Amino acid sequence: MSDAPATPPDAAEVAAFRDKVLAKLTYSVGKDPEHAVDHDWFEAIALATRDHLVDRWMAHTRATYAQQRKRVYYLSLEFLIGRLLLDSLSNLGLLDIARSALHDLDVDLERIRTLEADAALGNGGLGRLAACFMESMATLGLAAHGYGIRYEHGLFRQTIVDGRQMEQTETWLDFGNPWEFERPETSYLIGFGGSVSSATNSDGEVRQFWHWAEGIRANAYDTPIAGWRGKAVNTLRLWRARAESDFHLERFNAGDHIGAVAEEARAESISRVLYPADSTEAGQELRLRQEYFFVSASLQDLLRRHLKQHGEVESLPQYAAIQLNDTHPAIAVAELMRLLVDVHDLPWERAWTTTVATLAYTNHTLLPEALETWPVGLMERLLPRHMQIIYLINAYHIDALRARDLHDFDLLRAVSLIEEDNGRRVRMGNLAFLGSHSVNGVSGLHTELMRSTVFSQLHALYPERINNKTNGITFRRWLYQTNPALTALLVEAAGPQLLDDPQQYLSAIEAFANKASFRKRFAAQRRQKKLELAQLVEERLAISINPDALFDVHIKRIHEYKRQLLNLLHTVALYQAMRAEPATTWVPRVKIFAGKAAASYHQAKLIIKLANDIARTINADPTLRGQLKLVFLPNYNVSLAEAIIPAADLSEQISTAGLEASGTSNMKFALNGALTIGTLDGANVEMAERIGQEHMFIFGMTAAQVQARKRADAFSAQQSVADSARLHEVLQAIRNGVFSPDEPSRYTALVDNLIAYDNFFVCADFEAYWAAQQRVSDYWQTPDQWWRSAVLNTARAGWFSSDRTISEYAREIWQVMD
Ligand code: 26Q
Repeated sequence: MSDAPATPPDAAEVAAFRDKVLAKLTYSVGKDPEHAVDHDWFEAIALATRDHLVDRWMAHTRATYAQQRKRVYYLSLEFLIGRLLLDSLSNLGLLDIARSALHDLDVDLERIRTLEADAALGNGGLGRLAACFMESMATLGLAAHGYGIRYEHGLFRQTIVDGRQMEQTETWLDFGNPWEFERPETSYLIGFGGSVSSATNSDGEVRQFWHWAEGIRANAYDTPIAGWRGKAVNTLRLWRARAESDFHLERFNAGDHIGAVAEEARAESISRVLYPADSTEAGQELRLRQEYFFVSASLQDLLRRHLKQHGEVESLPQYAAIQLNDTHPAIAVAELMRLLVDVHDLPWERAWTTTVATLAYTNHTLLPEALETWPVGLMERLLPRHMQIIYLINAYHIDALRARDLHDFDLLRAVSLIEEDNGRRVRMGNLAFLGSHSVNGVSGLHTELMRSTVFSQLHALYPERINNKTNGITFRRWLYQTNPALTALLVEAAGPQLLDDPQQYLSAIEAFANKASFRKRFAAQRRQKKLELAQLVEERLAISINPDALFDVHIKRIHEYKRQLLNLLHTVALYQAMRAEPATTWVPRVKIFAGKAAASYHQAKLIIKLANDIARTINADPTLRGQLKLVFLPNYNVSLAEAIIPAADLSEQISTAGLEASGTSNMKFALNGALTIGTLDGANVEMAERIGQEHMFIFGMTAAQVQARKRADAFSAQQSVADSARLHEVLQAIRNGVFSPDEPSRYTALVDNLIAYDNFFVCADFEAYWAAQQRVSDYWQTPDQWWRSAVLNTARAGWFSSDRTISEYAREIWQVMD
């Protein structure tokens, strides 16, 4: 943001933007420039920017309609967007114009832009992927619509009090949301509960009627999403739940004011809050209500659009592709069947063909506890007609297998939509699989594991269905916006075409990896970002860190499988080694952690406490002479990621092999020139193939080895501890309260458990990880080597653009591109 534009922006455009901002401030915000506070300026600038979006938005919408283009619908319970101001300005080519217009008004865009609240309508990777995809779909000019829920409260705000995570309600809408348009005229009724009756019509056909007991309104709010150079502007449509007004009017008229208001609150609770990714939250009725609410509203909306333009429903697959982001919207299979059969009178078979040809499903996890299932009883009570439809789908499905002479009981059991073992439950993964023509994983390894594990039997029945779409990230946000100075350096080297096609032109940077002068500028730019991060750490934590130390960064949701604990064990081992040899000069390191734990995930919260306990101890130890520090930055979100990633030297991607479906921060770090220490898991595997293992620090057990060990023995770590004096010492220190003198037994159970059941192979991988970290330290001491690898990481990251991912979806699943 600080670098000057190569050519000054057009004076007339600057003046026009300045006048627009002033007009917005006066007539929309209602403030005199003399008295405007920073937030007023933010709103005025956002509204001025929005005007520019709207012109292109309407043009794109009109063209899509006129050309009868096939549309893509991305259904997701999460869109982890972050801030939008820079995104919109930058993609519309208005950034320099705006900066200079605001300069004339004595307003600093850098300061003002930080006043925008993050839209944190997601938990982590899956939600951020949806946001990157929205941007890439607009960049590629697809006619795409995102559908989700307009949560009043996004992911909780994390504070750290006495080293422990506290959750606070997130309130992004407190100051309003300048990007959204409320659409009071676009509203649908969503039914819940009640019963189903059948009747025979005059043609002798049996029809089902769902008499739902409760009707809730879904109201649309639209946010325009601009693609690069404003090529297309698409819509993110989020639904807000409201009480059906006729309903509570009746109550009011009957004099039941309290009852009417309570009903209103109950209805509106559906869009009140984002569910945290947490197994203990699974199976909650409100979550199922959210899923059905947004799916039904979205399908009704897109069917209305389709009917208006094409007059009948059976051509839906020709004009619409619906992508389900994990199983969260999987009830769409039953809801689309219901709408086609019950509302639009299609015979079952034709409705099924239409449904399967329209829907596609993306799987994001193989963790058994994250595979959604719903109790049959709950489904029958909340969605009785859908439960009937699910039984019917299942019956046809099993019949079809028997017709193929497949009678094996275990096979039928495995592929059934109903799990019979622990109370009868509906398997949403199997429902999504059967109801879709495409089922994809998000990295090569993950897709292979889908075929060989959770979906192996369904895969055998439908061998063409599972396909891979390795994740990607949008370079506009994760390079151009977060790292403008690096971007300028790359453009200077590879030419301005890099901005329009980084996939192709980034590789031109390879040649510069061998140029000492280029490496020097690359490193100098990194140092600038490290200084900025050091300042942020100083402001937020009052900890001073050395910008010349190696910044070793681990930022993501806190989860046992992501193994933040392994990194903490390494930190303690390093600490003990430094204490044992105080005279040795060590590579100075700053361990940087950030991430949220689900509120009820006890073990993850204890890991946060341990990180903070270790930080307190080592940051205060003078014998280390500042050679090792640990900082835990609170409230990890998209904006914090944007500040940390460009300042990282080392990217920690150390999940237990086979458990991280893809990972996407791994790509963001590499693109910005950090080196990865990682396992052969998720997209790390493909990064190693494309960037070269020799420019990464790969270590540890492979997914196959993990699988074999799980089959062979119980996962005790006794042997690992016996084999490693270093690990033994680390565990003893933590167990005995070296880092928790105020409560020496705080980590006894954690350590004992780790030794008894090393479920995530933390101990098993410890020595390999230690050795890899030694290689990191050695490598760092030869800066020419290090920065050559860093430049090559950037140069070879092009393939991980979400433009590449989306063009694969567009060609191979949606059939909307040649
Ligand atoms: C389920 C039921 C009830 C409540 C919440 C949930 C829930 C919510 C969110 C379950 C899972 C999630 C999020 C999963 C997620 O973010 N997965 C990540 O997806 C990324 C994008 O594909 C991958 O890169 C990551 O590897 C994967 O962990």
